[in-house]
Amino acid sequence: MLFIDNEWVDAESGKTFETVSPIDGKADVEKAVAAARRAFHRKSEWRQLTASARGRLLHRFADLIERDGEYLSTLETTDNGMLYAMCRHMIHGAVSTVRYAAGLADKVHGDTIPSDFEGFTYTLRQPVGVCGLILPWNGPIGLFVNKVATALAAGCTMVVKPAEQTPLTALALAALLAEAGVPRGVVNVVNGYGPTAGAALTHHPHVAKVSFTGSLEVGKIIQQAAGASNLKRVTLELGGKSPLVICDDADLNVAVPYAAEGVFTLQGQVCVAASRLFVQSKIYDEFVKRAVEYAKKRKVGNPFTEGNQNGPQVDEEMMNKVLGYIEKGKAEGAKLLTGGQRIGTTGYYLEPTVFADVTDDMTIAKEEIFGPVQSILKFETLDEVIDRANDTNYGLAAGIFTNNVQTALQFSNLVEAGTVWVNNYFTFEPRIPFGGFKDSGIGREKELSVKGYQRHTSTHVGKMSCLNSPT
Ligand code: TXE
Repeated sequence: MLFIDNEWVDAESGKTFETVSPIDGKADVEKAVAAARRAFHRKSEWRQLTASARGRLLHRFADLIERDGEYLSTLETTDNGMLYAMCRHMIHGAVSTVRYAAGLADKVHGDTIPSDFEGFTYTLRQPVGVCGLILPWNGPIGLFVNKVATALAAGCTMVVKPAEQTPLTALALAALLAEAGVPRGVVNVVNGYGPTAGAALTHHPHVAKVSFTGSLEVGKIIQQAAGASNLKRVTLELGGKSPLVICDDADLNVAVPYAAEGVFTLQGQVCVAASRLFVQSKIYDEFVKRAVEYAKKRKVGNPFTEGNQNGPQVDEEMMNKVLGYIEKGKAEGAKLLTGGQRIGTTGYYLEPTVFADVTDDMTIAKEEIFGPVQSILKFETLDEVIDRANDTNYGLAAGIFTNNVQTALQFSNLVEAGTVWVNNYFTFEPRIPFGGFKDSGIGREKELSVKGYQRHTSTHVGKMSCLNSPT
């Protein structure tokens, strides 16, 4: 099922898939981009709306997400395996993000600039046009909202392609947008696979911008497609291998749980997962002991059951990928202290896993595992750990636990990461820009993304008499 021009339609190919939609996608992308293009015409209902009306519409959307929070959370848990309690939390986050975007809609200003000629100049921010928004499966509601709400605030129209593993909540949210009064064609959802539906969007000459969250490998393909087609703008939010540093003056009662939540939350399927945990030598043994105790106590099971802390991996392929990394960790000499196995034979549940004595050259310290695997490395000095933290092609997030403000500030300024948490990990706010350094991506989501969906027009205003009269 697709959602184009505010209507439910079948795929052109007539093909369907069980909970996901492996259709050809290309013909549907054509239809959806055409609808989005019509909705972007200068005389369309959408383009006639004022910025403050767009803001009101987004507030109505936020009200509807709140109304349907239980339903949306149930869909998300079923489709993705995310804990139901976490989905409810995500709904709060989604509502705040939409309300923040609603407030931004009429606050994106241009500049007035003095001119060396008679008159003045000004810049105007214009919506960039039809956007292609390509989503991954690990946080479908949150990522839909991050991209769609800010693109709407900017005045764009869009085609959303959810991940094939998790198509349900994007469809439900698109229906809520229609109910909120978003005109036909402004938000369309096309389900399908990446190399077909996704590629059709990224190559499309009428798509002006692509915002993508997913793997580094596909991020590179998308940037090439943008260059090979119409030089579309690209925002990429890719993977990470984020370092979390625990200094010997840190409070272990706080640092141990944060470090564990930093890598076990959502079964480790999080781009900012604290997947390289550097612990200073003086506290290393005690920290490792407590980290293992914490991981062993973690309750894994049905994500709908209250009290469970980890649910299943999203699918068999991803579970096997994680198990493959665990085997590599053992083979390369890391010390497996707990976990490492699948739980049961139905569902894709993994034991929370802790490796100690991990070294920088091991595969588990270099590649994104995307699973509940904590890798603990030892360090001696701050200077050394900054270099080691930066010795990766990624640069999405980082964290440090210390009671020394000097150490915290020095680390945050020198670590190459888009987000740095101090005595904290995993907090997100709508007002804070989010994105990466290096291979973790290009551009920022949240605060700055309204601007990312717009372009500048510079207008030079002269005196009519100068231009038209001979005197
Ligand atoms: O990602 P893909 P996958 C990382 C994580 C994970 C790995 C693979 O390490 O194990 O990536 O996950 C669409 N043109 N992250 O395979 O393939 C695809 O249909 C256009 C990190 O799920 O990148 C889906 O909608 N689109 C990450 C989306 O891209 C294409 C979140 C993501 O799929 C395409 C997810 C193409 N050629 C995975 N090929 C994060 N940053 O949080 C695929 N897609």
